Amino acid sequence: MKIIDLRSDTVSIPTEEMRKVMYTAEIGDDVYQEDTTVNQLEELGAEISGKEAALFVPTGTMGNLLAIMSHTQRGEQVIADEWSHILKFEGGGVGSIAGLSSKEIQVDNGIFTAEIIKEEIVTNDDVHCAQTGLICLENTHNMAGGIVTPLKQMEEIYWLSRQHDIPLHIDGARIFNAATHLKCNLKELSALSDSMMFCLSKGLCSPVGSLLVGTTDFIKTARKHRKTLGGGMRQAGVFAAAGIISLNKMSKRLEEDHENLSLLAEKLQEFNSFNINMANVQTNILMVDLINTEKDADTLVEEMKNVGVLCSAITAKRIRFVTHYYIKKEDISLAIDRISSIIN
Ligand code: TLP
Repeated sequence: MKIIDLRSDTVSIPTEEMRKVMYTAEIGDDVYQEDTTVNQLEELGAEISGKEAALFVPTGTMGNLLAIMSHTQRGEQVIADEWSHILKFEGGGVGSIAGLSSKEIQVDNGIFTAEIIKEEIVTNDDVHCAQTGLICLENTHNMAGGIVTPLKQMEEIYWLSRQHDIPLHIDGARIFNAATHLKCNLKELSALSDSMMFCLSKGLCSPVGSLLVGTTDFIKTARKHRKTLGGGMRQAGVFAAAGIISLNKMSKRLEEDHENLSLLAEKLQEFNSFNINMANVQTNILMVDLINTEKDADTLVEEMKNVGVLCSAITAKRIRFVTHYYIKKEDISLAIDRISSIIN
């Protein structure tokens, strides 16, 4: 039975073209900054994002943590939304490693506005309060179902951060999905931030790796922190070679994943047991709420697994589906047929 793996775009394996370039990549010791393929990837990342410099990191989690550590002083506070990957799914590194407290903003759909953030910024000298050291935005927003923060809202938040002189970091793990949806250039999005992290290993099919971009000074600090955290990767050009293909090629085909996800959402909403907010179906992540059924998400995920459709339980009544390069239109039809055999 063919397995249709919709758990995450992280499951996408390197393409054949990637494997070939990985084999022949020119490599060196990246801690000495002598890996020419890593250097090439970092230059490309800086160029396409319009930032001065870039740093290749093993994971998105490390990229976000390095940004947080490089922008802030211990004891400060980071503002992010309560469902952000940074606060929810990165092992509490904000507190345990960066030494910051967090202001978790509650928002309905993962998109927060300048108005909401304004209320939470602390810049006074009151000895009782932790000062705001950083604002973090997630675009696309994973737990809100891959929704995109519109440019206008990003602009407003960016200008608010300028007024208060607080750096703004974008967790852009899936920023190319956001750019594809907004039909804009990566530079337009990264211009509204001080730093941005984007993953090569999700919908872009690289086996490993993310890039952190920002000013030359910021990246210099982040490089130091990366070494401290054990992220100096030596002959990392083997991975960077795949990353170059991710940026030059795979980032340009994401519309197909979005179309497939839309199709999946349209079909799934015909089932009585599923409720979908179609306005949130924008990129490659779909959140489905269970209604009219006694079954919980774990049970249904297990039943779907038994018919060869993999997805993830997010809460007791919410399931996540993610499309990627290895999910084709015919896989969506096949998944729907299989799901209809176990659910009404
Ligand atoms: N997301 C993974 C899981 O960790 C939930 C997934 O399957 O979606 N920022 C965002 C918005 C992410 O979605 C992720 C990974 C990361 C950061 C971390 O990237 P990695 O896994 O490379 O550390």
